[in-house]
Amino acid sequence: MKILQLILPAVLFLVVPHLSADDTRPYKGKVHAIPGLIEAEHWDEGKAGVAYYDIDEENRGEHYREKTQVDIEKRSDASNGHGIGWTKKGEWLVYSVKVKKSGTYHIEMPVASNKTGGVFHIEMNGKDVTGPITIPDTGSWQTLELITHKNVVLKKGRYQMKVLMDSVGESNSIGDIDYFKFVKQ
Ligand SMILES: [Ca+2]
Ligand SMILES: [Ca+2]
Repeated sequence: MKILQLILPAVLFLVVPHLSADDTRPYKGKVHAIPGLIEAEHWDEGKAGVAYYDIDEENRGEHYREKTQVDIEKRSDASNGHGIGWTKKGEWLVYSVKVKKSGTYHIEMPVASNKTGGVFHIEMNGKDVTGPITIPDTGSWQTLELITHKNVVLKKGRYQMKVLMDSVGESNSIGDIDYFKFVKQ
C-alpha cells in the first residue's frame, strides 16, 4: 500500500493533462469535430497570446462570450447569429479540433467584405494545410457569400487548428468570417 501511495501521484501527474492558465482549452469543453461545422466565434478559451492574438485590446463588437480582445460581430444572417469581424494582419485564433476521418476535405466559409478582402490561411499543429485564402468583395459588410477552399488533405487525429490573418486587402481588413465547415470528399 505504501508503495502505491508513493507511485500513484507520480502516475497521475504523467497521465492527467496538466492544465494551467497558459493553456488553450476547447470552447465550453467541446472539441470541434471534422467533418463538421466550426463557428468562427467558438475559438478556444484561454488568454491572449495563447488561444488568440488580436491587434487591439478592445472587443469592438458584441460581448457574446467571456471577456476577450477578439472582435465578435452580431449578425442576423450568420450561423449562430455571430461571426468574427474587424480582422487585421497578424491576428490569429486557435480551435481545438479532432479529425475523425483521414481524407480530402473542402472548407466552406461564409465571408463578407466591402471591397476586396485580405488573405488568411489555416494551420494544423503548425503546418499550413490550405495555403492562402482570399476573401472576395461581397458587395458590402452586410452580405455574406459562401466561398469554398478545396482539396485540403487531413489525417485523423487531434489538432490545434490555427486561423492566421496574413494581409489586408482593399477593404483594409481581411474580412468577416461566419464559420468553417469541413466537408469530406
Ligand atoms: Ca480587438
Ligand atoms: Ca457563426
